Amino acid sequence: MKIESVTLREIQMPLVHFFETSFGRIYSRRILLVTVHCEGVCGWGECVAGEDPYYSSEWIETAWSTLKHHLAPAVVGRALTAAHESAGLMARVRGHRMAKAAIENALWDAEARQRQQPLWKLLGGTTRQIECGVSIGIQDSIEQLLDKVESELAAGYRRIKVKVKPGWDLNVLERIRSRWPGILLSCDANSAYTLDEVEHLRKFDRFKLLMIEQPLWNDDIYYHARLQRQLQTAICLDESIRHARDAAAAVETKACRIVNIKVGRVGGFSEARKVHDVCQDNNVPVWCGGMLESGVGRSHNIALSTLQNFRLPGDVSASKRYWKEDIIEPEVEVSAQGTIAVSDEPGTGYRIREDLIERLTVRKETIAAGSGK
Ligand code: OSB
Ligand code: MG
Repeated sequence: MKIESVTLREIQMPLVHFFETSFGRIYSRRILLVTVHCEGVCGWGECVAGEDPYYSSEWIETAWSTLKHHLAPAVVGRALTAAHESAGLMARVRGHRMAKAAIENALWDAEARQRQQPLWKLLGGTTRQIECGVSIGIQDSIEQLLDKVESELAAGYRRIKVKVKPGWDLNVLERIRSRWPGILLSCDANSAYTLDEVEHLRKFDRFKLLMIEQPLWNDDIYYHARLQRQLQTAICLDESIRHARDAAAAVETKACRIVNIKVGRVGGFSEARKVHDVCQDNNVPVWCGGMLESGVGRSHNIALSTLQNFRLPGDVSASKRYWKEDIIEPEVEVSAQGTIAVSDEPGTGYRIREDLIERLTVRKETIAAGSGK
């Protein structure tokens, strides 16, 4: 698989409903798509970096310039026998995992198309139906949130996760639990608390949550271990897990009992598989996180979720929860049982709507052999 060129493009897509976390609210997404051109086949990848460096230090502008000046030049002109080899070519660049993942995943996509194999099979997946949950952001009122929970449950979703922060936590969980005592419920703090709030966090135990995601600092493992010893509720780490070594450290120190895998956060499919394997070997269940992806990233999340140790419903949900019109065909649909059926078609099983992408594109740049740094 010779990589002839890499195309970067930014598309803009308004969200159907705003999304708010402990670090802020967004109404529209700026999405960086990467296309790799390899001798007649192309592969598509999505960079999940956000509009601002709030979830992680990466954001769309750092991703764009790192891809343009370093990562694309590191792979263009090279011939690979398998997509995972690209990780080694890009390893000289420190960090910038979301940018790296966009290229590596585009190459996996190309490899699957070239081999005429489903991407999920190439990744080593087994499951044919993946279980879906939803992540519901902070709303303007608790009533608005309860309405959302009600409609997502009616749609069949198997796990409800709500975003929490100081002032929007116990009151919210109390209202949800009193109305739906038996549902699988979890919460995600996106690092909104500190160790000064252990007593407050202990009050979450009464809601019998499946997990509390990333209560403390985004870069911490050690203090989560201290907190986990004081909670009954399982901690799930998201932001803190950058690679398999972090997962191993978190498991060894008992900083969490569940791990959220986001392929962008860990730098691509090959590292995501390693994180998966470390957790599996230690009997720690994982689930697939989401980053408000367009259909490209969403289809990759579906493929990843077919690996065996994805044992809990992920934040992988229907296209229509996010977009009026998604950039893939068919759109991602979720059954009334809260599952997505995994396609047997080669590649992701979803067709890229290039015409629509072209209309949504606000900038585009191609890095080809000899185009220089
Ligand atoms: O922490 O999981 C998170 C969205 C943006 C940044 C961080 C997170 C999220 C979500 C959304 O929870 C999940 C989804 O794609 O629906
Ligand atoms: Mg999270």
